[in-house]
Amino acid sequence: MQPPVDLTVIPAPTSVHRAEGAGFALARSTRILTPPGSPAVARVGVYLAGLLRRSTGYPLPVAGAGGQRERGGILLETTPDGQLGDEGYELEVTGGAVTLRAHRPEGLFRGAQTLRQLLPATIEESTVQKGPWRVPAVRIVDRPRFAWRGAALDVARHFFSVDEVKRYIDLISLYKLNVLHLHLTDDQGWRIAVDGWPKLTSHGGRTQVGGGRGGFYTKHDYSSIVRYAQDRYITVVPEIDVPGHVNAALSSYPELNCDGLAPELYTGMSVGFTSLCLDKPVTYRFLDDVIGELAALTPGPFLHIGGDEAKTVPEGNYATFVERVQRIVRAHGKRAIGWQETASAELLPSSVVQYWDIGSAPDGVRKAVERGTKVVLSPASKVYLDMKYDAGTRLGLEWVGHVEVHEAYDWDPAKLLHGVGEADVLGVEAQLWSETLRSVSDMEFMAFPRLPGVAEVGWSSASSRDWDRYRRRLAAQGPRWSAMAVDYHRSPQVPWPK
Ligand code: TNX
Repeated sequence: MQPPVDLTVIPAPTSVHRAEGAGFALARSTRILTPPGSPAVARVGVYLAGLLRRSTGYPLPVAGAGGQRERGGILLETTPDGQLGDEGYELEVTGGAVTLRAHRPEGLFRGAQTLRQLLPATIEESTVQKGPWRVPAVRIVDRPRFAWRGAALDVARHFFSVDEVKRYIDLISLYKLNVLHLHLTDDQGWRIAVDGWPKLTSHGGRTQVGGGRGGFYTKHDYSSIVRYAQDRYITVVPEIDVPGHVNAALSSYPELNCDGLAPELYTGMSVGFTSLCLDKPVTYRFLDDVIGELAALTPGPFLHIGGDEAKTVPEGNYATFVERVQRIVRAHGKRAIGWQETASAELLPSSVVQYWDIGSAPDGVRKAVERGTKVVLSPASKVYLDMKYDAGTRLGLEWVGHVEVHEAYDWDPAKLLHGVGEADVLGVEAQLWSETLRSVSDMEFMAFPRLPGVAEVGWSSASSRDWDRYRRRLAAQGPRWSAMAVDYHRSPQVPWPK
């Protein structure tokens, strides 16, 4: 069902009913009430209060709901009813109260994003604004179509600081994404500290595309990103890209190279020219250390092993390598996810394949699916947020062509690949490769307004999606981004308010 056009929520909820009356007005006296004895729900309440205090200037205290049900204010409740799943929620707005109900605190967090979007755009300002702060009278029941709704950020080609990554986490959480895939290593830089291999970062993290200063995350930095994401019910999936894309590692530890020589650090934008030495035992000691340390720092169930564009590795050796790395990942208690090339190996049933390369035949992906492997879809022609919007876009690449807002939105994950249906698709993920992106505003300009479209592809049912209505809902996000100082592309496909 399409939400009424005056409700501009993205992703479109499963069902929306407008109710009689003027709705709920946030006021200086409004309280946020949470059930006693549930610290996780209280934390969602505190998060919501934090969002709403900045622009309203109201105190919005978060308190335990009293014994006999208090009626007014914003009520967060959990229900034993499992119908809504982990992320689903019900939101009911009347003149007297906003009631948000979910089976899990995670669902309350997703529902809080809906509530946020039902308020005027000025709610996103960081200084106190004039109200009124009215929420329309509605009843919404909502739950996601796919379990994995991801955003990938490449911190290897250009490095982004902890605070910059947290900013991206805040932005993706507004659209109910639940996975942050961090591309931590590539030819141009190694961005995560590994105790046993300190030169990976002290040397391999020293530069980036174009020769800037680069950077890397200490373990403490990485954990602070993970925690920040966790507080927003976002799972971090770290990627160590092997066996290709490893120039920074080879330059730091030449014994990982078959010729034993250290290449110079690399600051260009080519791909596919390096590989770990697949025949040396040291390679597997290295991988076991790196994967082991990263697994210990990562609460989420997945580690991404890359596997893309290993153009200098002989085919037979490649599959054996992937199988071995998968076993290392499993030995450290995690599930492996790899780019679609890894589908040429015998994958474990717990492994996941990520589709991206629309130019190569998806036979391998199909075979993997037949053996029970699940797929995350990142078709470059739809969700590569690093592609230029059009020929005039000042940032980005164009190897797959141009990707405007319409392309990023108008596709169905269950119909993308013949032989890969709804049940085979774990979800979707939008990729932000950073060869040409140097700052947060560069990131934002490429992610917005395409990212919310990918979020809706992953969350909303196929029947609730329609391009023409979507672009009108999207237009209403413009003032929100302005309020948040988010840089975005004024796509001519979207009727932005004047
Ligand atoms: C392909 S997608 C790559 C990346 C590049 C990207 C640029 C994938 C698995 N590999 O290494 O950054 O294209 O668009």
